[in-house]
Amino acid sequence: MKISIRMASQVLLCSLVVALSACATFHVVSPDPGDVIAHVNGWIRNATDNIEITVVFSEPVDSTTVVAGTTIYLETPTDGRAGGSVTWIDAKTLKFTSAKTAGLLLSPRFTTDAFFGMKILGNDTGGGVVKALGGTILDGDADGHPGGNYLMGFTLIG
Ligand SMILES: [Ca+2]
Repeated sequence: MKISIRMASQVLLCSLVVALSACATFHVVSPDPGDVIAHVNGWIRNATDNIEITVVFSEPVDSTTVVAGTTIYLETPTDGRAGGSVTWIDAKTLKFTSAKTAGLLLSPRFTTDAFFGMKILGNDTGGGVVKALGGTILDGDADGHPGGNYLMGFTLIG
């Protein structure tokens, strides 16, 4: 009983602290994980029809842990683990560019709209996880604790 009360107060305390952002974890700031579905203009098709998504983290990232196709990738109707390339805009900001074109990744389309996701790993499935420069594991699911995958949905309005 004593233990469960202590655990409950710790959870409450942590929730309070997270709400105050006083001990915020290493997480994705944009696209905001709280949105679940990114804004319609949250990605672009570039001049060569590849998908580009800009991701901003809460603190400088250990870039060696960000591996396209392994710890960051797209889940699309035709490719469950679509890789590409990662370009660093600054220490907290990257641009992911898909290797395949949007046309390939999003077809055939069964409706005029198309949907795909971006995953950034905080849970290690053998290929590592994304970490901050200090070694903190990504709080991908933004629950205030390191670990958990970031999954953001994107929409192509047909
Ligand atoms: Ca987490």
